[in-house]
Amino acid sequence: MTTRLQNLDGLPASVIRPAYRRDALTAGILHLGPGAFFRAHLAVYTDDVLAKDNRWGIEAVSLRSTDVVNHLNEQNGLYTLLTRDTAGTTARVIGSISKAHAASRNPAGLLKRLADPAIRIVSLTVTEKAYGLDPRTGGLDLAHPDIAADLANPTHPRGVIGYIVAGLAARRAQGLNPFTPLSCDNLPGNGAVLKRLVLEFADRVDPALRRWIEESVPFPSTMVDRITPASTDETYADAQRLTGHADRAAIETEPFSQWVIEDHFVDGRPAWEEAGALMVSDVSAYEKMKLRMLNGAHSLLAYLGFIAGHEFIRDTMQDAGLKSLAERHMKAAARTLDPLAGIDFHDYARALIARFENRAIAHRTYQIAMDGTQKLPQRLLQPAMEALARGEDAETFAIAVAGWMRYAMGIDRDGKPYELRDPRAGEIAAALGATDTSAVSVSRALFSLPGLFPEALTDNAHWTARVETALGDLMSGASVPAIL
Ligand code: CS2
Repeated sequence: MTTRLQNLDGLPASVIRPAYRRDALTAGILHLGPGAFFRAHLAVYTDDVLAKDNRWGIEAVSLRSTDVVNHLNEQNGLYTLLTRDTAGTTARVIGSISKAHAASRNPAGLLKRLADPAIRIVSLTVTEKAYGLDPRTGGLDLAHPDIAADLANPTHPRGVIGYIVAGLAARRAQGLNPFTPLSCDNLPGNGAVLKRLVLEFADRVDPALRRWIEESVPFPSTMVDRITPASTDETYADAQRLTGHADRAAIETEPFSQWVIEDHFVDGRPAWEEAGALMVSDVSAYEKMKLRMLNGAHSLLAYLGFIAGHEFIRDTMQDAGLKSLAERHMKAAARTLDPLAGIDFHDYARALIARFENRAIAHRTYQIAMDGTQKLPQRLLQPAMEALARGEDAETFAIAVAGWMRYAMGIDRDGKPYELRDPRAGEIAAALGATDTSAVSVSRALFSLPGLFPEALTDNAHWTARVETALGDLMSGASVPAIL
């Protein structure tokens, strides 16, 4: 019987492994959201630098699920990172996670860890929807279930903002240094967003706490990038084949990786720059580039690709119409950006297309299509607005939005229903249920979802008409070139 990956004994020589003693690690980072992306990114950058300073081990926390936590703990925190490209797959065992916690099993335990002065960074990959951000105001959404629950009971939180505020409150009460909250989610100004939400929440709990946080806690923003599909049985099988051990926490990713971080930390940080991270004073230009060019094109391809029956992003790149649409979209998105020293947006776009084409990466269009209401604003709607204001081409944005609308109808081209997987799925279904299925009615119903589409877009009759025609084309099963 194959043994489980639990230590580094017996690994084949080809498998890269931690270059430090794991039993001497102490935890300096508490990470919320132990999903595949974190295990392919922050945990790997940290693994690269632990030989130099072993006080930056990571304790990984899941606020909701228990599966990943169980798998990691069964494996003493070890897992296999598979890097795939057309030349083959390589395996590396990552050791930076010392322990995993399920907050739902022991909320008091998490509060205790947040108050431990050895923890100097609390990093986050919790996805857009976990923040409780109201897109209309850029501030706290008081109707968000976690925010509402945690404001009613701030000493027993369950959500991200509630836990961070409770942790900082405990530090202040004990006269300790704060930790640095480090957002690694795909939101523009992710640190600034997190700061605003934390301050607004803290203000409602205790204005003096708010002032202390405002004066003493830095909230660096980051740009993160590595295409990391959800693990599948093939991931686990390949990990076992390459390491000789069964591994239920294995993940797979692409060779490319990028991390740009604002260098404001209250109590130190790992030397991530030695693992290739770029430390800067302002990350916003990088974030905008990545969100609008990579993620915007990803969403466009996910919706149009899913509707056209393409299972993976790599398949959409075999569809000449979709590929050229993505290229045109990247150009249009690049025109909304300010120049960025040292980066040629044409080269960046070319590199993105090559990454999307990677035949070894099976990234599901359905996975990227998830949570559209949370992703559209920063990926497509804000840049569309800016393109229109500059009198530039916003047509591919309209087509992408039409793709989302067609997807939001929840039935594929063979009439088979699928789950939307969006926190506003109920509202969307209700809005669509109350109308007929013509492109005019569907687009109007979705344009009217409160707070999603900015008025500058819905007031632009030319642009909304473009969305409507593209939606009509998609509803009648048009192929992409027919839309263009
Ligand atoms: C994707 C991203 O799922 C999605 O919405 O667009 O997860 C994307 O793969 C990463 O941001 C790449 O860094």
